[in-house]
Amino acid sequence: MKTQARPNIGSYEERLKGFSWSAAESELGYTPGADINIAWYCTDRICQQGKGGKTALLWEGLGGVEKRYTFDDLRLASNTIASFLQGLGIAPEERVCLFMDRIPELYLGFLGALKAGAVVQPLFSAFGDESLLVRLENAQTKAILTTRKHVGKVRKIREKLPCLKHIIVVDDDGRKALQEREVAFSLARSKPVEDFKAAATKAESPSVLHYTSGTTGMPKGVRHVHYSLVSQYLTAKWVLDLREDDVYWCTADPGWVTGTSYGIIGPWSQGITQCVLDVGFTAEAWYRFIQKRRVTVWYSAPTAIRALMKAGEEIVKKHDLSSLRHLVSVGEPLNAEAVVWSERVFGLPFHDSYWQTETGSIMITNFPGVKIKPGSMCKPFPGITAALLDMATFEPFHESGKVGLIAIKPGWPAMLRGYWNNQEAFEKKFKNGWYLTGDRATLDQDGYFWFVGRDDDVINTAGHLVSPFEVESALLEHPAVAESAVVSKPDEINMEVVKAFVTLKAGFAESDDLKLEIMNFIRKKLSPLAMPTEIEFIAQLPKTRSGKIMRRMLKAKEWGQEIGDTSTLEND
Ligand code: 6R9
Repeated sequence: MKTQARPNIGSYEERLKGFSWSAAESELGYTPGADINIAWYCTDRICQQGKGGKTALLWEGLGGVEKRYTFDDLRLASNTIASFLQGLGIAPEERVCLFMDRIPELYLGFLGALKAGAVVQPLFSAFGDESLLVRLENAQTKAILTTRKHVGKVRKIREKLPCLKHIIVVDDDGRKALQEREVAFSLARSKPVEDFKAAATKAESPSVLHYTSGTTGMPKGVRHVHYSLVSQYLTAKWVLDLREDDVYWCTADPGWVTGTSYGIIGPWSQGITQCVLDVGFTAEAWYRFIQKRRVTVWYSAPTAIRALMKAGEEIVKKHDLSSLRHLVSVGEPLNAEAVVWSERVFGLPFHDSYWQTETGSIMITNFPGVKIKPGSMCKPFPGITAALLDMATFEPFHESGKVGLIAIKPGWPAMLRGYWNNQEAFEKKFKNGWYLTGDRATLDQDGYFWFVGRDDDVINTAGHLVSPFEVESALLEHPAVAESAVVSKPDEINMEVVKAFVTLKAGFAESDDLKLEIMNFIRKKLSPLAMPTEIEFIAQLPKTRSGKIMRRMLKAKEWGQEIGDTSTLEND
């Protein structure tokens, strides 16, 4: 075990006493009622503190290409992008989508769009045209920033999106002929805008719109506001324990909330140097990056940790990882084995952190300095009231060992303010004055939370939530598919993967080629993450008497569990 300096949080118990978010507001120099613009806080304010020359972003892409940006570079680039967007006529609160790999423009575009007062909608560049279409349509997105590599997918759907007025190609080198509604933008070739007044957004002005998958219906747009900064700033400071001389690495893509709350806002609002690696995962590449960049704080996910465990210890020994001082994980249950393993090989345990797109910031976590019970998520962040509710009455209880619904008392700064254009779904998230996370857990005698599972059928594959409904809907569009049921199945590395049971239309014969064709169909339409890793042809799907597909039965079989009550089964 490495010896650690006193953590930023100091004593957890002390922090709980008399906690108030207003202390964080004061640290940020924010007074209620004043303007608050996340991008201004991440750039101009840090420069005003005399840290303009400090490295903000160390970026590395394929082939070892490197780029380095100071906080002053971030300020200028975000000014330039904001002024470009305003020049196009983007009005406050209009949606601007980011659709590109993890290149610097993604991070700079995020800040630029917020500075212009727009609502920023980051989407994974791996998304296929169908995934892109439903999200742009739902948000009535006005502009999209993308690259030559991905513009093809936008071109495929733009006819269906009259709302999408500007397709901004940020790496246009003048060689690719632009098409309808497309406009080229290049930071390198733009005149830097020295003075730009960040949009005068207020605490409740919308800021970031992340899409998340539910069990039923299309993905929901989670609407956050600029005031979320207060939660993200303080959790980055106390949970990630970020300090002035840290080199911080968040491995998440900004298409996922972790990549914005803690891959942009949390660290930069504190003036912390962070690094980004835009190459695919291999243990070798990751360890080499930590060694080269002298990474000190590392925020990653269980899937990656399991993959590293699989790669073994020899490869760890070949690298100098002595710079690491604090490790944190998010996205899925962190197995006890992973905590014990990391303690053994890195001399540091991974600290778990539990939260959601909807919560905007970390809710329950193993704080630095607080005893870790491997396999447990530990305790709520100060200022967060978390409880378990009885599954039938929705009343809080304290018995240890009993499974309940994880619920949070509304009112923390980063809480979602709604689902985009879906008030009904938003209201369903609240019961008896509690926000319902949709997850289940138990509590132990020390008040530690232990994650049990989700309360719905959403599949968590490698930390990404996949809606069975969305995959089933896409499957139905394949000419051979009559009906389908999509469930999770266990997987060593990704925890869960997508499995589809498919019945075929008359005239189509079962074959391995057809399976492959269907898999590819989903990969292209939705994303590689939503692609079923297995397709099983089945003559008939199990259904209830009311005609509902009994996914639970199919899932139980995959997980080797008891099938449970089948009294409503139609064909028993
Ligand atoms: C940040 C993020 C949220 C869902 C959440 C839960 C699962 C996240 C977890 C965890 C066990 C953890 N989840 N962190 N499960 N332990 N530490 O992941 O947001 O993509 O919205 O997913 O992920 O099921 O409800 P999001």
